[in-house]
Amino acid sequence: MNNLLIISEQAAQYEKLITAQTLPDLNIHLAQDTEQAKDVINDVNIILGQPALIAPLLKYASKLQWVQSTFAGVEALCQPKLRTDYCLTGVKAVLGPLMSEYVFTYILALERHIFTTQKHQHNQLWHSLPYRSLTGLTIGICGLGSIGQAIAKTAAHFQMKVLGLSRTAKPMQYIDKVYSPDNICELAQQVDYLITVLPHTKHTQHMINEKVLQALGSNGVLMNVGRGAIIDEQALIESLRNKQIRGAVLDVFQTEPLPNDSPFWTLDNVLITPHNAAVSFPEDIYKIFCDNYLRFTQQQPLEYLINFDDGY
Ligand code: OXD
Repeated sequence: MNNLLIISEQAAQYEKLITAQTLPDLNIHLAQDTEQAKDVINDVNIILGQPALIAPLLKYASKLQWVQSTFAGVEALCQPKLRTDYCLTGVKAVLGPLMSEYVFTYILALERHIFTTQKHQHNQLWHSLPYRSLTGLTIGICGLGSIGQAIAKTAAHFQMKVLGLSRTAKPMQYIDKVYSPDNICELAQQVDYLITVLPHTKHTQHMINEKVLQALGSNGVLMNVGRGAIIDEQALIESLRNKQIRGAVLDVFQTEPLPNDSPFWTLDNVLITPHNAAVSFPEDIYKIFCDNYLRFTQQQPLEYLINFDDGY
């Protein structure tokens, strides 16, 4: 018999969806937070849930074999001192379309001046602002996993020029040219929109720094839907204040929720969202869990295995 702990703010929803599948040999325990989980953690061999809620439980989970993350970002479970003697699987493929919708919501809103036009409407002003077509604009996507590839596909649909950045710099479908991290400034200086979808790892910490922002220049917009730590926030605040870049769209921050005294709140060239560009819908994620559970019970390799050293 397998003992599964579901630890998530949406634990009850996950339980309902998984129970309906009548998976073989499975007992389910629920917890909404780490304290609740401590009662059962000693018995469980599988955990499904949010990485930051799971990390403090690892040391108590003496029978642990497999963790299925409900989030794409698994950095909380890839910290140097944490154990790695179990299989960690992530969620790929499902978050790409949502992330892509977010990115293009903001690109189109900015290019079509939605926010200014709405102000005009409030003032009963009939005033046509000049705008550009996305055709011919250039987007740079840092991070070419399933999410980055989904954004690239949508960008190609709009006939944008698509540049990408990945550790291997391997050519990819929908991407005109792929750069390696060493050449990030060369990429940044060509783009109208620089999108970062990167996970937080030792290689990506502060990858977007003063030099990259300078290369992006006053026509460029930075959009971060990866992790806050990828950006040197002090350098970004300076470059936004001095209008060295056109603006930023930020869904993730070094400290979340964004503190009340953060300068980001008051800058007029920033659009802020509360880390919700692509939320994990249980209706999507439970399917990954169920498929992997059947593999687990049949001793087949699990899908979307995370490499603890790489952090993704
Ligand atoms: C995720 C997130 O990692 O929502 O999935 O940030």
